[in-house]
Amino acid sequence: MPISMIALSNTTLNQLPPQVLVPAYDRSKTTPGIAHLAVGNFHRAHQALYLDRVLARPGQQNWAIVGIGLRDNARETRRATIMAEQDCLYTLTEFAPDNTHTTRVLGAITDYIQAAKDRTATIRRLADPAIKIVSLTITEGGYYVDASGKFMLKDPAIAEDLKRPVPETAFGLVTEALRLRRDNGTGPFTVLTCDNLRDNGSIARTAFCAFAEARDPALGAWIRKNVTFPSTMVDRITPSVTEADTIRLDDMSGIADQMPLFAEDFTQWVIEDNFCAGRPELEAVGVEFTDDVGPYEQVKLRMLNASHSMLALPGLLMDYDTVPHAMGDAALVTLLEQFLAQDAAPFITPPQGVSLHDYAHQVLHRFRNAAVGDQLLRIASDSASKLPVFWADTVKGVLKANADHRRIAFGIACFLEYLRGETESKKPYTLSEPGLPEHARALALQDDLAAGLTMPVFAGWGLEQYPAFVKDVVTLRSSLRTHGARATLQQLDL
Ligand code: CS2
Repeated sequence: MPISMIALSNTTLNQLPPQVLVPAYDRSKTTPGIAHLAVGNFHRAHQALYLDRVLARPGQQNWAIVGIGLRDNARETRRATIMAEQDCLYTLTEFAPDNTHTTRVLGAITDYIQAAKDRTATIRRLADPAIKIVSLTITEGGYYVDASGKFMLKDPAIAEDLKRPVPETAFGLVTEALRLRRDNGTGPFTVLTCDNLRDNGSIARTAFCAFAEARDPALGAWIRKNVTFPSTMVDRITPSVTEADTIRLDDMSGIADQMPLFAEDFTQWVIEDNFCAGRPELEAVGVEFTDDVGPYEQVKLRMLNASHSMLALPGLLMDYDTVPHAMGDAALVTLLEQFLAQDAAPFITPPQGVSLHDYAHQVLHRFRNAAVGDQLLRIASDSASKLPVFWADTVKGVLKANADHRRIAFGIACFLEYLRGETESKKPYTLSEPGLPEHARALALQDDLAAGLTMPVFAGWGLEQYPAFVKDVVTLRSSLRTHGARATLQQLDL
């Protein structure tokens, strides 16, 4: 660490460079009212930022966050170690598209537990009457709800956990904590999902209630009756942080943060106001409350996330590495502009007052933010879980309306070719598809180029009813292999 850099901890908070904003409240006077499961970059840059603002408000000091790491691996252990060394403090640098930035130290997470180290203690912590909300970012694929809306009780990860006396999944930990709370008369907490899913509150309800009912029907019934699962729409582009990013961010801030974060300057959080055990004054710090999150979710998932994937999959094949690099390619920008305006928007009913035209414009503006430099590989990762959420409704809409299907056929063809793990110049990359079992991925590698469309990713999309579409996907795949993504996109002549 260069001598001029200051380590981050409670004791150094008042010695930090003056341009860095610090918590505007006394952390020692706060207590956790929220437990967050799976503390990734997105949680630290989004929900924890809003709670940092809440904690600075009068009478809101009981809404700090206890972070709970679920994984049992070296990365998680490192995170827990750093959290302890830094008193759970970290820097977040927000970049505007004009490259101006603000760095702040966030203090809302005041405690951090690695569940794998002591699961019984974790369950007891969740059962603490002070905890009123258990929030989660366990990823799109992390809910084990299949295309027909059923919780996958037979999946080995779930089946095993149902049998463990002290469970280890998010579902198991929450179920057992709620058992203690019921038995102690503490009452329920709200389960607040912050993952990008359609109707994410209902999906969370399906998953948690089904798990609990399978483990103990009476407890399951109590949870179904007493726990609330508000839907949310969360939005903030938060790239992965490489070692080079860490050095750059720390150089900029003058702070030796071992786990700094960066994000775009845009942030949005819309929540259904349905909290069974109270909630912080989030409406005072920029959160929108509504009775129906659905329209917000639709717009965000089917426009922002969907076009992220529509950019990342061909972009990767074309050897681009980041979003702004790919956005420098005129053909990809045309693809996105047309996808947003002609494929996605016509089948979306936006919330009142939201213009889809303006939203599309804003999405592209956000993607051009060069300082954010989001990695295409991060966005492409777990596409098997994301595409059913981000693309399926658009694809169904376009096909049913018998509209121009070139862009979605190209997108799907790129997804299937991306599963081969190399760019058009034959550069390999590491696939991260936790939701795609090897036997399903094998379908995308067969000589029969239509076989990939039978993988579970596409269950319920109804593609088999559109043979002309299937034929076009096959033709595009073969063109991607022979001519590459760049030439194939040119030939689409959009
Ligand atoms: C991205 C999201 O990974 C992805 O698929 O589209 O992480 C996106 O950056 C966030 O949802 C933005 O809110």
